[in-house]
Amino acid sequence: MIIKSTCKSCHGGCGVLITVENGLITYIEGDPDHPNSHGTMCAKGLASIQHVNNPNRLKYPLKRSGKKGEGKWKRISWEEALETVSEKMKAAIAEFGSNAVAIGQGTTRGYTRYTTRFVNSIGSGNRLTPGYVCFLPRVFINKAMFGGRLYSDLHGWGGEYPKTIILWAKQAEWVNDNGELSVNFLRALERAKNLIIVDPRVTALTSRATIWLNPRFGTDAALALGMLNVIINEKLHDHEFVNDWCHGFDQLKTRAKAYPPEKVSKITWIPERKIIQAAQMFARDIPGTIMIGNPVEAQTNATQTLRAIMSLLAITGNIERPGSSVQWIPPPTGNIQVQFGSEIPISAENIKTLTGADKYKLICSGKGGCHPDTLFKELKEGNTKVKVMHLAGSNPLCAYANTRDVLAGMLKLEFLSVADLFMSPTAEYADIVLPVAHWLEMDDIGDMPAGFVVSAVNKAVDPPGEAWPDNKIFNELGNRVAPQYWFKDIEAMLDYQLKKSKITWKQFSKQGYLASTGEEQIYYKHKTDYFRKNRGFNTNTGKIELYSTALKSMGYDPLPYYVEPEESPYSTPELYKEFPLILSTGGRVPYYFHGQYRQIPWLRALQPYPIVQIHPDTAKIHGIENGDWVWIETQRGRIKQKAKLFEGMDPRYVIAQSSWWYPEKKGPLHGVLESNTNVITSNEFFDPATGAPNFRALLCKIYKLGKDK
Ligand SMILES: Nc1nc2c(c(=O)[nH]1)N[C@H]1C(S)=C(S)[C@@H](COP(=O)(O)OP(=O)(O)OC[C@H]3O[C@@H](n4cnc5c(=O)[nH]c(N)nc54)[C@H](O)[C@@H]3O)O[C@H]1N2
Ligand SMILES: Nc1nc2c(c(=O)[nH]1)N[C@H]1C(S)=C(S)[C@@H](COP(=O)(O)OP(=O)(O)OC[C@H]3O[C@@H](n4cnc5c(=O)[nH]c(N)nc54)[C@H](O)[C@@H]3O)O[C@H]1N2
Ligand code: SF4
Ligand SMILES: [Mo]
Repeated sequence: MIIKSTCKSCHGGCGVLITVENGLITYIEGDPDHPNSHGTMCAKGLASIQHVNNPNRLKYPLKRSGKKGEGKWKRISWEEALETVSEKMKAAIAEFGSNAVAIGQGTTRGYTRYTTRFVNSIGSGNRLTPGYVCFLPRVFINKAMFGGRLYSDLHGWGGEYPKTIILWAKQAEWVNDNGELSVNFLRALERAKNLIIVDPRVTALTSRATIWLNPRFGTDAALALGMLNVIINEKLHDHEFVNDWCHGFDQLKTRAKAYPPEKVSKITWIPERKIIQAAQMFARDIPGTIMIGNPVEAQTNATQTLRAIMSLLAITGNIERPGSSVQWIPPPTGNIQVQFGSEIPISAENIKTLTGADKYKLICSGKGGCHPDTLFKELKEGNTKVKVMHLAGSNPLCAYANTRDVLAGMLKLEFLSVADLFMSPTAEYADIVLPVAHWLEMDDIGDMPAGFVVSAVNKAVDPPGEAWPDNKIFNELGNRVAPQYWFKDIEAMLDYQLKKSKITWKQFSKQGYLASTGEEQIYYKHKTDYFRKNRGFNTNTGKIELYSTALKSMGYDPLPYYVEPEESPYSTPELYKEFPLILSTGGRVPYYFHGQYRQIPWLRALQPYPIVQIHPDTAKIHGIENGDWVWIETQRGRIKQKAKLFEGMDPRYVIAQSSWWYPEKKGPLHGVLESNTNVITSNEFFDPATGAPNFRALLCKIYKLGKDK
């Protein structure tokens, strides 16, 4: 039997064909008919067979029977588990208000609609998500500047492909995030004249690049402002488009004056000539698009960096034309995340008082959740109203800055429940652990935040023991805590989500997907009534806001600027003497997904240990050889990873993999304090509008461990 489904082993959403024989999955392959993935899959998806059949999967609801983190558990029934979790929530809400319950999720994997609906249904503003360092800043700045979400027009639907593609801190050749799949990028790349890569190190695609710009980590805003300076000075901008559709060009022009290429070269360590060349190329060879990656969001100047990069698109007129950056048109189901996930309003009071709302106004405004770092710090210090936390698909001990503070905060919770497939280091500290079904074991709707396809996740096999899908867990909890918003069963809930497309879950499941087609893609939407009556963009001024009235009204600078990372050779020269290397944490690797999949033998065999990239010259100074274990130390502490000598970057850089823990090591920590980069990242400094910590530009020193360690 072959079952069509949608892979959820990351947030790509590839179409898959699953062969099931005698109740066992024997083969998984890409579905050639899927309109987005076209038959492609990656190593993680293909290794799902070993994921789903892993002997260490959680199988039954568990209740803590010893001290927190002692590893003593008692098997309980679902009834008892759900009653306990929902009673804890209700009691906290009754005594301290809805914001006393925090609902956490990890990066988007398919449950986002349920976590948001659940947290909204109980009226809490405290949704805990890594979104504030990942994707949401792009979306929210898009919204402030353009009135809606942009994506790169790579499909040739308007008869043109981009002539120039900028990959700005993005490994688009394989990261497949949010439904923007590599296969479509690679097809567009075959047709592109220019590829400009903005990345401090050599990547798989650098040899294909027309220009490689390698800024010092964390200096992207200066680079983008320098490129704006060149384009404006040389009058290469699209005069007509700027005149008709951009607000605040003169103010931006004045701001960009402060960033001549010579100065920008000193800041970024990129030769002046290359900055000028890249700016000229992007302005001249149109249409063009910029694909922006996560590293610019995981910085303490994220907001203004994104503002500067996106202004490049606007002043070159690379908006809404075929082959440029265009506004997202939801698939035929409509935006289910909005229609279902966030349709229930939260009270203004609870938005105003959610954790971080007083500071990080761009994200902590009701739609982006709370500020996780503030929450864990407040918990640690005992000055928060949050008493109860429920996590689904989230491993805060890996994901958030300063692991020790996160752990200290988590231990102060009155009650923690965790729904996961495995006993993660975070789950080890829970009061109740709920076993979750794998995507191969459940029925659901697969929607991707930037995708144009919604496809069916169809159950192929039964889950182990008593594991349940996330949608069922949330529906059951919902029915206990806020029944008016929840459903009689999963099928009713899925039907409800599809109501706009007038199709039932049963029909959809058979059909497999609903996709926007080329014909539905409208270009130049601002010249129609698409966004607002009588044309224009959906912003305060009806124009693209180079000068952002939205940011100004929140109290932020309406124009982009550059600021040095809080620890750097220039902002902290004394510290730089002791920690003379620039540390970046978190560049993705193809065979892991954050802290996941170290349990999968096929994937673990590809890279058994955490790897830190060190330049051979730097390694030599420290007596480090390829494969040596080394300490990486910051002001916060130290971790160890294995050295991989790598010439493709400045000798002053060190690049460490993030989210490492060792499932095979002893609990409760499973080595999460040994090699996980967040042990050495800081929770002291944040972007003023998004609250992002700095994962990508810190100072460190390195030295070798004793042999065999
Ligand atoms: N296999 C796999 N795929 C994944 C993930 C995974 O863990 N594994 N994670 C998913 C998630 S949640 C996300 S957010 C995306 C992230 O995917 P991307 O947005 O592509 O981010 P990264 O791969 O972290 O980094 C991209 C490139 O940016 C460079 N870079 C680092 N710091 C800077 C900087 O300061 N400036 C510039 N210009 N470049 C910099 C890095 O060297 C790297 O080559 O990937 C998604 N896809
Ligand atoms: N230093 C540093 N830190 C970072 C980053 C970085 O680059 N550097 N990147 C940040 C970014 S962009 C992100 S998105 C976050 C990622 O942060 P998370 O999404 O929290 O990271 P994961 O390690 O993938 O943890 C997910 C947990 O969910 C479980 N899980 C997987 N699928 C499901 C499911 O379907 N249902 C349920 N209930 N559980 C499931 C997994 O077993 C795992 O324990 O990390 C952030 N942290
Ligand atoms: S890219 Fe993501 S969705 Fe696609 S096969 Fe790989 S893990 Fe699955
Ligand atoms: Mo992410």
